[in-house]
Amino acid sequence: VSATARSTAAPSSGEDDDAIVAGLVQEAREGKPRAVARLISLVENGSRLLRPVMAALAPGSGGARVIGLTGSPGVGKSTTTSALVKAFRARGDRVGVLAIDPSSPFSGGALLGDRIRMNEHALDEGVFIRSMASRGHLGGLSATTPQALRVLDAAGFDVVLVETVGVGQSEVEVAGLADTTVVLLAPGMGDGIQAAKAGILEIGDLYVVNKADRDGADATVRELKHMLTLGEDTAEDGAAAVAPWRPPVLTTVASVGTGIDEFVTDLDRHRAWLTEGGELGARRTRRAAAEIESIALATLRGRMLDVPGGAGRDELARAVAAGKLDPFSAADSLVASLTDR
Ligand SMILES: Nc1nc2c(ncn2[C@@H]2O[C@H](COP(=O)(O)OP(=O)(O)OP(=O)(O)O)[C@@H](O)[C@H]2O)c(=O)[nH]1
Ligand SMILES: [Mg+2]
Repeated sequence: VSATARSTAAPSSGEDDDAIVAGLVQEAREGKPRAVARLISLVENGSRLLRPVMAALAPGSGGARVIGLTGSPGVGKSTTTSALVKAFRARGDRVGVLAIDPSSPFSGGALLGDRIRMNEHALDEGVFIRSMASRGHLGGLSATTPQALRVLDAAGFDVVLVETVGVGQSEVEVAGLADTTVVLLAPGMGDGIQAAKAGILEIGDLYVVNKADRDGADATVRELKHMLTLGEDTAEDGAAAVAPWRPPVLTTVASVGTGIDEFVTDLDRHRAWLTEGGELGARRTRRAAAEIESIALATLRGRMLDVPGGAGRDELARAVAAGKLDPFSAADSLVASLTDR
């Protein structure tokens, strides 16, 4: 089937699409894992159903608390995530997990490892675990992660854990997605200078030094606390309704569950702080703004290449390269043709 044939066939399937979307959303809301999985696949594949799906999911969303976990490869993110799943399940919460795999666009070794570590939750209907490839976002979060989060939120998960490997920008990206961002370190890997360089001292709401059964954990905690104090805002705002949040530094041995209860207590404390001071709403609004902007930019970028009448980006580029036009005039002309439509 040619592309033309497919695209001309598309409009007639509108009613079917609506029925499919309504059915899937209904089943996802009932907590059916297969429907949730299919919705996330639609999101990942940029299906033409993406728009109707997002429109159907929008009402009644916002109930899930999103917790992002980031840290260098091998610090114990998946082990910690699994321990958190267990703790939240013990309270009766339904838990969704998104593991963002930066290693390849296909299911690679990292995913296999995650599956094994999360195995203990495989038969639990109250747990949904999904790995996503990071597709083109260099080492970072998948461009579709915000939409996958919307699916899990609408499906009624109480807690959504997002695991992402910290390589470059991805720590900062996960901080933009989550209500609460947890930075994981391990002894030896997390010396202060490294942490400062990676920019993680700005993004963590909680710091967890995992593998506390290893030598050097105390030194890592000390150094981290010191670095965090240096970065603290010393000007106390007496008028603020709630005291500023000071990120705690915790220790865990995730592989045996040590320190997980205290970790969950601090996650709850942060949650309460977010709600009391209005920061939760502010963070979610910022998140939505970034999401809207990125969708809008993708739309505009597509239109730049395809300007009716011929003066698209590439035609203008040839004119600029040939010295017939300056780049500012070219950009003005491009922007005008985009916004006229
Ligand atoms: N000694 C010790 N080992 C741990 C601890 N937590 C995790 N590990 C081990 O560390 C290794 C890596 O753990 P993962 O949970 O896969 O780490 P990760 O950060 O998810 O790794 P990537 O996703 O590949 O970046 C595994 O062999 C775990 O069993 C801990 O507290 N102490
Ligand atoms: Mg992992």
